[in-house]
Amino acid sequence: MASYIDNWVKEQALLTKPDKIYWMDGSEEEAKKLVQIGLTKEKIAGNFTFLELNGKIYPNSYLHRSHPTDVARTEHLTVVCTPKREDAGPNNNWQEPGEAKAKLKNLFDGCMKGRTMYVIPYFLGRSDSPYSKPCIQLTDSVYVAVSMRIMTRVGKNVVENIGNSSSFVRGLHSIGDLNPERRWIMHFPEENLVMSIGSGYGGNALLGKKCFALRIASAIGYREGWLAEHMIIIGVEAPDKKITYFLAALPSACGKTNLAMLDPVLKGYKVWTLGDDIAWINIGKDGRLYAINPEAGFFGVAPGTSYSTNPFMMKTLKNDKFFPTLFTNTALDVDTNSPWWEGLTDERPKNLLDWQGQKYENAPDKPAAHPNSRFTTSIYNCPTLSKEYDNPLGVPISGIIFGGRRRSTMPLVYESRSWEHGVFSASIMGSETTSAALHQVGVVRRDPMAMLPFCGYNMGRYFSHWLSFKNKVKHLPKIFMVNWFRKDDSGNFIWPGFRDNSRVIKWMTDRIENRSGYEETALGLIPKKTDIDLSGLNFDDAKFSKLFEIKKDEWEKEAEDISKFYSTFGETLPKELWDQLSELKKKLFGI
Ligand code: GTP
Ligand code: SPV
Ligand code: MN
Repeated sequence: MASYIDNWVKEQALLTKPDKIYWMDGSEEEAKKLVQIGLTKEKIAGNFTFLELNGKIYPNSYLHRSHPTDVARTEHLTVVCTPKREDAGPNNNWQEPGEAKAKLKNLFDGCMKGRTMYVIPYFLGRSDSPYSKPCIQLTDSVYVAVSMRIMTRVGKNVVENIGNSSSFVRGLHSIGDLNPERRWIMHFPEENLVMSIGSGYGGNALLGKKCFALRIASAIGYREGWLAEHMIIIGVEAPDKKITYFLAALPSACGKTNLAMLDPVLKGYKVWTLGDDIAWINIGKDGRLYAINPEAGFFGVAPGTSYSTNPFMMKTLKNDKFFPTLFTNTALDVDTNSPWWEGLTDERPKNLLDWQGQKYENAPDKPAAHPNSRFTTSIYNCPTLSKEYDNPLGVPISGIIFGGRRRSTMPLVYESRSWEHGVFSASIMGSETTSAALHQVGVVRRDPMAMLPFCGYNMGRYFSHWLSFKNKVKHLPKIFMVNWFRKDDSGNFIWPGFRDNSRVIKWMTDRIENRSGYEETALGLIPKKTDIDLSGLNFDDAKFSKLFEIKKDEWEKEAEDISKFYSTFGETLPKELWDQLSELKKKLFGI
């Protein structure tokens, strides 16, 4: 009898009508073969899918130029399909599943004619982890197939593991005709199914990432009692060699990858990397929170990455232990045949092609690399990879960091007074939008827990789910809020950021160990200037207080915006959060 996988793949092939079906085994040989197809056969927007780069500078690496309209996630075309609108919540676009499927079936009908369908069996998490999930993605893009091999654990063992079971996450993907008019990223959380058409870009097309590991997994986690979060996982080693594990949630393009590979400026400190984007968080046997990274690679923002901002990522990109590394929509330095992006070097190479392959003419508002250009590389290439990365049970978490990108309003750091207060603080997070998604950049929007675009169910219930851990977890982690991005009156960042963020992390580990001071504010606990190691930095008292300034007029606007956002959830928003908001207003305005 044919298995559920065979039947499902057959059904999708009948619909999409590919010329060939190829089952991936995840081997190195296969990756070479697929890259070769991208170099010589398959074309995207008129160019071959891959262009070989200079292996002496970046070994085993390839440049991919996507369709010019397909360069970032498209949140307006991303939909959660549940029978009841309320189950998707006001945080998601919604369509009734039957209607959604009828529309999609028309678009998928025959869309793979003349193409190969790649069947990608993969695990999110290690196969021997109690927290991992087997998945099957189908795609007609060799770029997606190679990317998935870097980002997840692809292998034949997945098919064996699923066997005759019907319990695996299903993803059907086609680049379609790449026309944004016929582009949809549709989720069916009740069926563990994603159908995505019309885009070959990252989070729209590598379905293991935001679609499964966050939207579908968050819905599964709600049902099963765990959390799927847009968070990095790091181990912070102090001079006494003790390692404290943190999670950190920052919205897209707001500093997660950089924090995940932090090279501390403080002597004796080290950061060990376990994940740079997604964490699955479970309650362990000892009652503590444990996190695993379901992914196996980095899909990181290129602009701003350099030997001074993120030296370990530069080393990762030049490490050829695990093959291959992809660059997407970066510029190309013609003289060296190597990728280039704004911020990589102080001086721009003379002979540059822009991200679309055109000769680059310098213009102030026109960067050579796309602002959301990215690299894709195996986590095993990372020199700071934690020994615990491959622990199937994950690592025990002592601190959770949340933070947005705010030029004003939010202090550099504060600690919450309790679990409820921490959940509240994370729920009122706002952040300036970035070029990781196609929308206006730089406008503040509410982005609770950095999950607004990624929570696969009603966020009101998500907040209750977070609150419920208070009574289920022993040794609850401390919750901290950060903002690396506050600006002065001339528009310059006040805080140096990047490697200097280790100063803030040190204060957090000291707070966890109960060995550093703090001061009470309306928002939470902040460090006094003497509580934080600022050695070697030129910070006088005035500049330091600027980082923590709470301005009444800014907070009046902020509180109003939060109230409006909360109201959209109606009855599903937990009452505790409204109470917390009232208490904050009392502290801020005395009313
Ligand atoms: P996604 O992959 O989209 O989820 O993004 P991310 O959160 O991993 O962001 P990433 O670390 O790639 O950083 C995004 C941008 O912010 C890059 O251009 C960085 O150079 C910049 N950045 C990161 N950390 C800091 C910081 O501490 N200060 C400042 N000013 N910029 C930063
Ligand atoms: C993000 O946008 O948060 C990313 C990149 O990590 S993508 O995979 O495209 O979602
Ligand atoms: Mn992300």
